[in-house]
Amino acid sequence: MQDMDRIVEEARAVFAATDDPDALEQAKARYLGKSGRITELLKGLGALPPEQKRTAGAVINQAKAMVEAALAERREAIKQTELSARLAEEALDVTLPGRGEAQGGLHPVTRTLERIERLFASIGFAVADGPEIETDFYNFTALNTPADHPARSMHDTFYLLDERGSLAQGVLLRTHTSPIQARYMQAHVAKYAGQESMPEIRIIAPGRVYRVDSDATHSPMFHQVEGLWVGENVSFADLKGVIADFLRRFFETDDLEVRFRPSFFPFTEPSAEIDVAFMRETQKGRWLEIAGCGMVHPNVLTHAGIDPEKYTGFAFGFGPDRLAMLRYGVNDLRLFFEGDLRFLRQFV
Ligand code: 2NL
Repeated sequence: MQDMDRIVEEARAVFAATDDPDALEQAKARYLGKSGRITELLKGLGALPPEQKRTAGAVINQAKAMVEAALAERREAIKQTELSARLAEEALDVTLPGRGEAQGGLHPVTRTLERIERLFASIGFAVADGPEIETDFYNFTALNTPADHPARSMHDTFYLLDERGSLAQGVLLRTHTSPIQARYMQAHVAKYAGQESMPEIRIIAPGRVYRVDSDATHSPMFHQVEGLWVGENVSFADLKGVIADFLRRFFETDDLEVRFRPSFFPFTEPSAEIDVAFMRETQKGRWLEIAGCGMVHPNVLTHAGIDPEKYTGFAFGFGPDRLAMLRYGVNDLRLFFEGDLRFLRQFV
């Protein structure tokens, strides 16, 4: 039985000499594994007569329990050592000075959009929005854009692919924010269906739009703000007043000439291009093209379920990126979308 004491002592010494969990499990196998020393002794019990078997069995089992206890103790000790090492390594120096809060700021285009929204809100325009992934119907058909119009080609518009990589029928990235207004008109009509007349629609539709185009003055993603006023007796004179007033307030000057030059858009008739000139500035008298506008085409009203005999409306669209460039004196559109903080910090 001194044998057993020796085995237990030796196991304790072997366990104490290991300091990682894998080595400890291997050391365990030497005593308690399938052909470990203690396991072999227990197997040998079968050959003994019953009386000896009981006493020897008790002694071996006691030794086995002691080895198991030594093993558990060593496992715990190794775990504690590892934990202390990790805690020491991850220790935080709470006496270091803080890094401070970084000062964030709004993007110049966001500031411009908010300014535009605020100015139009002051004359009763609500802000509407809608999806950037649109259907061919809301982006083109509802806006009186014919099937063979070049804007509908893959050269000008980003079309989406389906899961199999083929062209998703009639799903695209909106090329203007007009579909927001087409959807709004439709919903407005549905809301007042069955009533004698409907309240006026007065909204602006700001947002990101996408076109296949990229150079110093064109980005494949840019922003647009469109506006729409539909009601009884809404006229081109109202359009001129709203736009001229907005531009003078936007640029904070009355020293501003506004010119409406005849043009064409599929969704308006008549249509006009809006130019501005700052008369007393360095660029004195130079006309800058700033927006497009017109009276909503009867077909567009009809698509939305609005009777063009009873209601008229005007619409306009401009590029807030362009307005931000003019307001802040930026000469390359791409600067807005490169995310260079040295550029962006100047506007905070
Ligand atoms: C431009 C021209 C324009 C519109 C947008 C519009 C929307 C509806 C109905 C009729 Cl729902 N028109 N939008 C009208 C004229 C011009 O934008 O050059 N934008 C940068």
